[in-house]
Amino acid sequence: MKKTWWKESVVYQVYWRSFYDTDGDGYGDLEGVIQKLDYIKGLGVDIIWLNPCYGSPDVDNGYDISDYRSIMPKAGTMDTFEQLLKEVHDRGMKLIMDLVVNHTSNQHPWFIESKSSKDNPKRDYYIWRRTKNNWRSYFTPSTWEFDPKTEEYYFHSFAVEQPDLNWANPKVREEIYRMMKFWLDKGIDGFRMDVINLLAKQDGFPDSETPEDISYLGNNPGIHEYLHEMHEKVLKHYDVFTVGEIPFVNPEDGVLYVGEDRGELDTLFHFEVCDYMAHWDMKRFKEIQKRWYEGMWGKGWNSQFLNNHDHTRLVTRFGNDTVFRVESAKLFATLLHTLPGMPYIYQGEELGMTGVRFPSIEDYNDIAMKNKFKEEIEKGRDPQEVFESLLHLSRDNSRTPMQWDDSENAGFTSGSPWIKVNPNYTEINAAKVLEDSGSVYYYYKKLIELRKEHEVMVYGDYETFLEEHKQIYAYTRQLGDKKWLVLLNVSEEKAEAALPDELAYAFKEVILTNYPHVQAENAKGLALEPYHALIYQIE
Ligand code: TEU
Repeated sequence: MKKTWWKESVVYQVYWRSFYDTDGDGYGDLEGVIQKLDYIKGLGVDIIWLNPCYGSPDVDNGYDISDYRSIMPKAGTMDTFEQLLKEVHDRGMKLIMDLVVNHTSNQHPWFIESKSSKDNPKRDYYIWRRTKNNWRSYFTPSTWEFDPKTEEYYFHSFAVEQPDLNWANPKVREEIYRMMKFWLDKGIDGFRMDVINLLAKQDGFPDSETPEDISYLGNNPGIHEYLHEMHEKVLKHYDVFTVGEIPFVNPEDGVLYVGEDRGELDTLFHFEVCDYMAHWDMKRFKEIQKRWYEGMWGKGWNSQFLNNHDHTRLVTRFGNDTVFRVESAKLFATLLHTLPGMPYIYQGEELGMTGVRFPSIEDYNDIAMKNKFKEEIEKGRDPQEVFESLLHLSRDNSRTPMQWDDSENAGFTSGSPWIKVNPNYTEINAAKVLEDSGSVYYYYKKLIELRKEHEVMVYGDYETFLEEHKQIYAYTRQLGDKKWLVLLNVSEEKAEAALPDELAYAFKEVILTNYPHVQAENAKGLALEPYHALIYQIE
């Protein structure tokens, strides 16, 4: 398998609007990212993924772009961006930007022109039809919005304010390729590509028999031709890294996007866990990992994440964010950094930050949640019941401000934060964590150091054991004569198991654990504490 710098890298995601505010407007900004770069560097991460900061009316927090070649004032200026890029490179890290080209904002000049008349030269920069079908969008009951002026519908996979670009139009593709080169020529190191498998649409937009299953939005004929053309016309001319956000994909299709011989993307995020597992399901998680390992290993590279700006914080969703918050944060860190694939750290994950639960819909900002709330109460459902049903998976749960210290607003802003700070910031904050050598932060730092010292974490073959065990996840990674055993008790109860002889008598040393070492060497039986994680060197 080809060894590359990005396969050996760890990515840190900066949701800048919630990271650090330096001008007191209540939003984080790029200057704030600059001022906290030493904190990020201190973890040992290699790549920073910066969420969109381009010109935008901000209906979907920057994922509705109205000017691809500018920086939105909330975030700062182009000079600040260029300073940030320089400072990231000066520290030996790389910066990838979010590429959002499935759709633009409805305030983008292209759409304003396209919408103005049926014979405008930019009309078919977007998708217009006289009739609509029965498809849902991610954020609305229909993917079609009627324009009374031209008496046609336009297509949107997300919000009404996010019209989809028409990728079948070569002029659109050329516009995007020119924009990509604008940023790559500035020296950025690649892109995280937003829902990049949605670019191609089904011919004729046929009705769906199951409109609630919106997978008709993705993986349509033509998508690989578009991505290969993007690779040939843009990406292959730069030494860059690309990760595709690819919902609705299985491993066999995944290889088509990131196969090393495909000339498309380098790696991908799939959503089999985060879009379909509301809570931890060990059986399902083990099955997903097995299928993706068998489907991709040796052909294409996978990515591992369990939270981001769209998905609630992992200790709240999958672990325990009260009694065993620190142990479960460290356990999931061990999982993400020892499974096959690139680990992604979402800002605050390294502090063991928890998902928020605000008391009222007015406290929430996310257009997805607000649209869904409105849609459901318009059906006559009880507002409080609808609100409570949306709480667990609201995207705002992970978008609350980074908790820097125990001062007002967690040291995030001197102004009024755009979204409330999680009230537990007095207990969970960077200042406190950095003073505690046993904190989650230093555990992440150690995992990242291990990754740099031991290629087995990156390139080692993966083999599972105790497959039927409901609490314990056990697997080895082997590269040449180096073999590690990972033992994880993903539960808040003690767990016991009998290890197969090939493992039980092979323990050499404990590489890392999140408890004072309690497991006797060469033990036939395993006795693990709640959320106990162990990495052993064996052989
Ligand atoms: O998210 C794509 C998307 O909506 C799903 O893949 C995601 O898992 C879902 O929202 C979870 O509920 C991307 C961006 O990450 C998201 O912030 C944007 O809102 C969206 O695209 C539209 O650009």
